[in-house]
Amino acid sequence: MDIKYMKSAIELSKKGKGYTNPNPLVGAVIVKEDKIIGEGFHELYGGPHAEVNAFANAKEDIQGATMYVTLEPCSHFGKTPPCANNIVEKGISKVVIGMRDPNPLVAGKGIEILRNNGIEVKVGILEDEIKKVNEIFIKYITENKPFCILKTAMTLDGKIASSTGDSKWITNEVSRHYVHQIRHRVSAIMVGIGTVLSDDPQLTTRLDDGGVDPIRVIVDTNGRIPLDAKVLNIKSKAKTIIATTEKIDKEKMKAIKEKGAEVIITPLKNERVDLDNLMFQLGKMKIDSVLLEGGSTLNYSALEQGIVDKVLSFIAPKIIGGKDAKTPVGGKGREKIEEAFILKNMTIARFSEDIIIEGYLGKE
Ligand code: AOF
Ligand code: ZN
Repeated sequence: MDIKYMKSAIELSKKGKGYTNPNPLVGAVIVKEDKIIGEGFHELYGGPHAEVNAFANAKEDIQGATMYVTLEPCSHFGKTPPCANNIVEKGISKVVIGMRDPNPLVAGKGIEILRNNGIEVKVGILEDEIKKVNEIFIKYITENKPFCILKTAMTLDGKIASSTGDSKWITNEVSRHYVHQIRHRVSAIMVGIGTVLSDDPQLTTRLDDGGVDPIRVIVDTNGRIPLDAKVLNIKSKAKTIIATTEKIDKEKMKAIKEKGAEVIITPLKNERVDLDNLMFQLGKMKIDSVLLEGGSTLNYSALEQGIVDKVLSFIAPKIIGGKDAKTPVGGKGREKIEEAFILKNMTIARFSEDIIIEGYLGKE
C-alpha cells in the first residue's frame, strides 16, 4: 500500500518538471480508509509546497488521514510557512516520507516536528527512485553548484558529424524530442564558442506545447562570438550568458551587453574559462542544472575539470566513417586507459532504433 501511494505521489511530483527549479519536485497524496482524498504537487518555484496543494484539493475531512509525500515536509519559514507545522495543525495522524530533505535548513527537522507532535512517521519509501527524480536538487542544495548533464549524440562508429561537418541529423525524431524535454527540465544549456561559430544554434526548447527555454551559456574564452549570432538575437524569456575571461576585448564586451546578454568573467584555467569557477558563479545565480551540448573540446574540458555529473549518450544506427570526423569528446584526451573517466550506474534505453545510454561520473 505504501508503495502504491508513494508511486502516485512521485508521478504527481514529475508534473512540476521545468517549473520548480531550483526547488525540488515534490508530490503529496492524502489517504483515508484506503482512498485518495487529496493530492497536490509543487507546481511553480516560489509557489505553495506540495503538501499545501494537497490540503487545498482535499475533498473530505482529513482528520486522522495519512499523508504520503516524496520529500520530508519543510520546517523553515522560506517563501512559505513550514509544512510540518501545517500538517500537525490539520490533524494528519501518519506521514509516509519518500526521502529526507538534503536541504541543510530542513535535514531532519521536519521529521522531528512531526514526531514531537505525536504523528507516526515512516521514512524511506521508494527512496532510490525519488533521489533520481531529484538528482538535480540534491546536488544543487548540498554543493551550491549546478548538476551538469553531458549530452552527446553519435553514429554507431562514434562520430558526431561527417568529415565535412554535416551533423543534421544523427539521431531520430524521438531522441531529439527527448532532448527538448530535458532542455525544458534544466535551468541552463551550455555550449562552446566553436559550436556557435559552426552551427549558429538557437538553444531553445521546442516542444509541441512550447516548454520553458533554458538560460543559454556560451563558453567563449576570447570573446569571439559574432554579434549577429542567433543566441544574441532570438526572442526568448531566458537570457544568454557569455562566459569569458580577461582576454575578451572590452569594446566587444560592451557590445555583447548592449545586445542584452550577460557577461561572466572567470579566472583563466589552462588559458581558458575556468569551468569549476563558472559552475560556482552559476550556482550563485540559482542555476541548479546545466545541459552541456558540446562541442567536443568543451566536453573534454568539462570532464577534465570534474564538473560533469551525468552523461547521456545517444547512439544512432548509422555508420559514416572518415578519420577526420569528430567524436563526442575531443581535447587532449587521456594518455592511458587507466586514466579514463569511469561511469557507474549505467542504464540503457531505446527510442525506436536509437540507443540511449545514461551513466554517472564516479567522484572520489
Ligand atoms: C518546494 N516545494 O513542495 C517542498 C519543498 O523557498 P521555499 O520556501 O519554497 O522553500 C524551499 C525548500 O523547501 C526546498 O529547498 C526544500 O528543502 C523544502 N521543501 N520545497 O519548493 C515543496 N516540500
Ligand atoms: Zn514545505
